[in-house]
Amino acid sequence: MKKNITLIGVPMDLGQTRRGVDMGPSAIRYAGIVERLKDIEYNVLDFGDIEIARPGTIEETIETNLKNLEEVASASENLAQAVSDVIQEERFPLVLGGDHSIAIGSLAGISKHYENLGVIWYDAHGDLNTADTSPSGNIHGMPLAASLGIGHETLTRIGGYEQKVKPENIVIIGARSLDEGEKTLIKERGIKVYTMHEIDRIGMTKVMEETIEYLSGKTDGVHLSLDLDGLDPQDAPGVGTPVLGGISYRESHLAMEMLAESQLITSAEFVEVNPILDERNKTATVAVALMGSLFGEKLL
Ligand code: 4U7
Ligand code: MN
Ligand code: MN
Ligand code: MN
Repeated sequence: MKKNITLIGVPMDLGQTRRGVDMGPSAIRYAGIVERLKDIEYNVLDFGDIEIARPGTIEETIETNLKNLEEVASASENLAQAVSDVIQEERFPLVLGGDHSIAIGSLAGISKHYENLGVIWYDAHGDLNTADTSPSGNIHGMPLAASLGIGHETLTRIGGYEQKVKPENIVIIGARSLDEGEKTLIKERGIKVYTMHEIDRIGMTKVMEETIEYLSGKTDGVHLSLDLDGLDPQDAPGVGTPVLGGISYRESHLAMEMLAESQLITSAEFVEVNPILDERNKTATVAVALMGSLFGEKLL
């Protein structure tokens, strides 16, 4: 993994309807991410935050059920540019959310630097909805579909090109709340998914060994998109869409440590931290601890 990291905050809350997730980047900084990475000998730069328009300030020209579509799209373009610049400078982009709609911009900025980008989607959800299948109209439930080139063209064309990731280069880990349209898409496109059932059954060690093996042969870079709701709500209570029965704190550390060892990860984002729903900044603290492990922090 590169020794130079650039943090990019994305105080986005327009991809869903619960307020507070826009404070995620501040909470993660407050929990000590910069110091933590400096302690393990990284050169860390903080880019600051991407500007997010207030809802309703961009004239809606498109008729759709997607909430805040123009504002989300505009922020995504800005984020894509910022992330791409960081990679151009040969630094590792570490994106701090914000709701998960920001992955549309991250992937748009990252993928143009790779022939065959892999994506690990660590999440309770599939985030594979489109305007047609979404039960909510919330764009944070759609970024993986949009990055496959599926869905509303305002979202699929961010960065000026369609497909950011191929279905066979995706691994979803921690899924336990998938909508019908998402299940269909997973089967049709052959997306690899480790639901909580597989994690319980074969254990996190095997899940990560298989994931690393699956992606290492065929990709030239791997983006980790970690939604804190992939973890159990007991360990990460500060999220907008918690789902019971998730991945534990210890299993998540193990996963991050194995990724560090594999040296597979070339960019990452930690999303959906909502300090208003949190208990004493616990979820941001968990996020920072997991980033420590991802970047090779050792216990001894
Ligand atoms: B997150 C949901 F219906 N699938 O589309 C939807 F259950 O980024 C939830 O993973 C999406 O937190 C959750 O609204 C998006 C719902
Ligand atoms: Mn989720
Ligand atoms: Mn998500
Ligand atoms: Mn969520």
